[in-house]
Amino acid sequence: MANHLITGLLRPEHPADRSCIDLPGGSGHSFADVHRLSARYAAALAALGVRPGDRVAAQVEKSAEALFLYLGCVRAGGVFLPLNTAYTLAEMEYFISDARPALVIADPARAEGFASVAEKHGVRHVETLAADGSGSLAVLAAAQSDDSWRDIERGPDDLAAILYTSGTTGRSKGAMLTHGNLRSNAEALVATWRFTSEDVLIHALPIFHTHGLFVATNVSLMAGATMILLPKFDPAEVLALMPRATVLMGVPTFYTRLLALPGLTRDATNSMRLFISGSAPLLADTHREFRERTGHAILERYGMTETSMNTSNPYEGDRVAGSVGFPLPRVEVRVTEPESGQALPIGATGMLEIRGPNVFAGYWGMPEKTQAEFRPDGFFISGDLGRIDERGYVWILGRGKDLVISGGFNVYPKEVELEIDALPGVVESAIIGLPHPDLGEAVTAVVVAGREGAPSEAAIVAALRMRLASYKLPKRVLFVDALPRNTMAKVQKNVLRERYRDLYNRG
Ligand code: MLC
Ligand code: AMP
Repeated sequence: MANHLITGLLRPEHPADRSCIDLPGGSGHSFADVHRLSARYAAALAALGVRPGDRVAAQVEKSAEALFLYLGCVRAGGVFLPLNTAYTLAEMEYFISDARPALVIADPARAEGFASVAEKHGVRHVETLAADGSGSLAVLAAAQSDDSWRDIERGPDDLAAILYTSGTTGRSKGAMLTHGNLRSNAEALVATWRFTSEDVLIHALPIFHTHGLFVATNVSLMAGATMILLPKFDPAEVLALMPRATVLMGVPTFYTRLLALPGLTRDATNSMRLFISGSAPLLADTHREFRERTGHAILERYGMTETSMNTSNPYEGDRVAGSVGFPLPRVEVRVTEPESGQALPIGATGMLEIRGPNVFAGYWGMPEKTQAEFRPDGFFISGDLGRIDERGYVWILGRGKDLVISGGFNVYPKEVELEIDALPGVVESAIIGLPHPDLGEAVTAVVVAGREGAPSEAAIVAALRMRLASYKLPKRVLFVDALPRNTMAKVQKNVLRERYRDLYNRG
């Protein structure tokens, strides 16, 4: 038995001297470098005592070294646990206490804060890795020998990663992803999107989520393609890179921001063969406008942390605006009546359920929650509402789960509501997502103040900033006398969403 995921990603047939990672300054790393340097990170982790199955938590900026760390962790048999760089220390403490990692890797600027949290939760080591690739872990990796490392054997059912996804109860759940989940999904995407070693991917997504880490990175590695690794999305920079690239993967906000550039033309996108969008709904208008300006039909796909990618519009054939396309090879998608799980006929709207080698192994330490989200026949209940049309295209029509997707980041209202409700002067609150021209949906707070009066909008946001990652902060706070409720006393968020529908779109 070999290391199942790594043998799929770092293939001997990739030309050793071809560039695997191009960096903006003109430097980069060949495939031979990535083999060699990720082996050093694997050896460094083993030297720190990481054993097969140990969790390695990383809250680090995007860099080539962060990818060596990811690959090194998997090569050492570890379970990689990447965390959003926006998380506050208070948020990080929860993940550390829940996942009990053997090792935490943090940006040097934050390492000190981690020390006490790590000690409290029995983490053996805190190491550092900075955006420029320096740090204590990099020093340790540089001291390892090049060729003595042997990958730890791991099979398809062994864990490769845990990705936290916020929960409707406000408590995040760690989705356990196996070697088989990640490898099978990368294989399906390489085939569906026709990736080859000739491709050059513009990689402008963060690498702590499924989209940037597993879709973008794994697909590019598996195909032997080159990725231009950008620290973040800058539309002008991305446009300038298009003449030497072939593929862009992004969230819808990437495309609306690109459309705002007059330089986005047919000529500028001439060498590109594919634009992919996902993580949030792409407006049909954006699809149409992009096609008019560039001649390219954006290919929209649908995925989740728990399942990686489920469906994709076709590479050849109609890329239908507003639809997320067909189930990927080996992935089954069905529509059911949400309560009973009864399968519904073609065209009917219901719960989207997923089964296949892509579907995760369960939530870390939460067997009951895991069981509650699967049907007895193994289908995962996605929480997304949709339908499948006569041609087999899947359409997402809404969410059964209370969730806001802002610029591709998920925000679970409950988590923010609990923080607002705890503030002095607040009786209760409701967090809703409202249509937003840039972010798709904007997190918005509707607050009921106490008799003595609530804190101001600015004071509420400032208080939340101490506790929550900044993308979760409300873009606006609205004050009301009472929240609308139904006869069951449940807050009617649909009424609020309707009432404030045009808040951000008033021009
Ligand atoms: C940043 N900010 C956001 C935000 N991103 N606020 C709301 N929603 C967002 N998405 C806030 C910051 O906290 C900061 O606030 C201010 O905006 C400016 O920060 P920035 O870093 O300069 O923002 P910017 O570079 O403009 O980022 C926007 C973005 C980025 C859209 C480029 O959010 C992004 O890369 N999104 C991709 C998310 C992603 O990869 N999702 C995949 C999940 S996987 P302040 O107050 O501090 O100034 C998944 C499954 C699947 O969903 O199917 O793929
Ligand atoms: P996450 O929990 O971050 O993995 O987010 C997954 C959720 O993002 C899915 O359950 C969907 O609600 C949403 N999503 C992903 N891709 C799309 C898409 N193409 N269209 C609409 N929603 C999407």
